[in-house]
Amino acid sequence: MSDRLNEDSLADLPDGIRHPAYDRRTVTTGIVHLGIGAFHRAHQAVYTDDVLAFDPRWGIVAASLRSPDTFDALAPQDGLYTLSVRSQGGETLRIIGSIGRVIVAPRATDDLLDAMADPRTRIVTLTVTEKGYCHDPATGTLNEAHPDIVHDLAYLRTPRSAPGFIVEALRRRRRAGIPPFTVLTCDNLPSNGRTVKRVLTRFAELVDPDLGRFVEKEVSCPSTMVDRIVPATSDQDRQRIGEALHVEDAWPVVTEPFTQWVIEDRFSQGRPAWEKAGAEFVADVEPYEHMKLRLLNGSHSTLAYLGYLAGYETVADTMADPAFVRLVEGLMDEEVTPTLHMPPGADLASYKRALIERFKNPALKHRTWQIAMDGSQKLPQRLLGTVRDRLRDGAPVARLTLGVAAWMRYVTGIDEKGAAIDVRDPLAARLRELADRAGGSAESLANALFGIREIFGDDLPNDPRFTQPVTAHLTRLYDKGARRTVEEFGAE
Ligand code: CS2
Repeated sequence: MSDRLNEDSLADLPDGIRHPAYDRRTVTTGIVHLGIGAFHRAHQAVYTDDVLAFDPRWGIVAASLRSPDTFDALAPQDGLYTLSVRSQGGETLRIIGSIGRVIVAPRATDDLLDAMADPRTRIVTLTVTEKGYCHDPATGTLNEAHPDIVHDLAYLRTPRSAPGFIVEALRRRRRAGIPPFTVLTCDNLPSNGRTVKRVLTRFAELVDPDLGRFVEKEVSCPSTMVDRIVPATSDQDRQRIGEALHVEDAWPVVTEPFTQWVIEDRFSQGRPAWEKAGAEFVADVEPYEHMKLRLLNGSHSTLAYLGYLAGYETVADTMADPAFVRLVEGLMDEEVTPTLHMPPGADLASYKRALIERFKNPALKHRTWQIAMDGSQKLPQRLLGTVRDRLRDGAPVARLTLGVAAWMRYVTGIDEKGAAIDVRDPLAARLRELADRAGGSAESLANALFGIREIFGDDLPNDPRFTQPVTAHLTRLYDKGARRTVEEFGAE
């Protein structure tokens, strides 16, 4: 018996561990996925694994656009990996088989483009994170000065970026008379389908105006709302899961019981019956997206910056502090909920109650540091859109602006004890420079950061109803620290 999870070891797994009941040799590739992170493997790949049980046309070829790590882990495992679902009630393990092959784009560029241009590929899905779209987060348009975009426009045959790969593959298909695939983004961007369409159309137009018109008219980009909390896998996870399987899995993924996928039903070349696996197909995703991005992700980022500064390692640790629970409940109820248009049939009160429980799940070690990453790309859709809607209604934004101020304090790169913070963000160097120049003055720092228009646009920096509370909170964060600021906030 093999000591590694793979096709050979499947038959010897302990009882009770579900694994693919379908014959993986009969599966053909219908989907190419860009960005094979833990989220994809705990979300879309699981829905697709369910579908493959009755329809073998939708196997996944998954690519990582940068690092070979996932390839190195999954290639010796025939693409198989464990999905661990954890809650206070315990852990269930299941082996997922929907990923037939992994490609590392930088070292197999043609291989990936061939898979994307193959007529059997009918959908290209993406989880490349917010920054992977190479767009300007405040306006949602292509950042034409982005180094990867500059590169890809000059060398389109050997792209680096997700937009570059997609446009080059579409160009090849068009030349060969193969209809375009549907582009299905599964990232937490606002109006994600429309955003990816705008970015791709502009990119294609810069390659050739005719190709731009083709992308605009012929390529379908449905919007989606995706939801499942998937913290980075730790070594303890690997060890625990290996012991339970009696074989090693180099890269299992660990997640919560909750999962949701809402998709606009606009697929030009057909699609898997994901609804049989629990996905919801709707005409308009926007109400679901607002509900999720503003309530879940808005709270998550607020908890991440404040929790990290207060010294809490995980979201669950942060939520064990009643002052933070009060803050998030207030944020959701008082400041976010009034901005939402409810999805049909949604029960907002129970949705919010469930969110609080999900954040508290002690079985998930979701690090505040992980969520704090890439704030420059996340703030606009998580907090600032809500701020704009509130200001338009003349309504207060006290809690929303506390999250923004905590982000400002965080990106200085120095924590409350004077230790360094490993700030990961495409703008990290610029943020650090602005913070250094502000020299510890809350007001100078806030003013300098308001000047980043990719984040704040042209309107918010000129609106004192926004800038004043942010600056006041930031002053408090410097003076009293995050823990006390949050505690006193509730008591005011
Ligand atoms: C998190 C999300 O890392 C983050 O920024 O807020 O990944 C979050 O866990 C998911 O969107 C939940 O669906």
